[in-house]
Amino acid sequence: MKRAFLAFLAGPTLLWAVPALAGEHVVRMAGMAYAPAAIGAKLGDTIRFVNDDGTAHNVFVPTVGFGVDLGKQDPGKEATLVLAKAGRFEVECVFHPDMRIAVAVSR
Ligand SMILES: [Cu+2]
Repeated sequence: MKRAFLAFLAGPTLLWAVPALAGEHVVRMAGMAYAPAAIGAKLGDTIRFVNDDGTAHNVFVPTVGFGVDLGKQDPGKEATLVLAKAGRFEVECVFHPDMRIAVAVSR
C-alpha cells in the first residue's frame, strides 16, 4: 500500500523531469505554397521541408536575427531547419515571394 502510494507520487514527478523529445514538423512545398502556412513549435524541434512540386523551391528566412538560407530544393528534395532560437520568424521562397510560412518557436 505504502509502495503503491510512493509510485503514484513519483510517476508524475518523473514525467515532469524528463525533457520533452524534440519534435519534427513536416512542411510540404506543393502548388507554389508551403503547407501548412503557419507552425507553432518548441525550441529544438526541426522543420523538414519536402518539395513535392514540379518546380524548384527554396527555404529562406529574411527575419532579422533568424537569417537562414537552406538553398535551392529541386523537385523531390528535402531540407531540414533546426529551430535553435525562440521567437517568431517568416520563411519565404526566394523564387516565389508569395510562398510564405510563419513560424513561432516557444521555449
Ligand atoms: Cu518556390
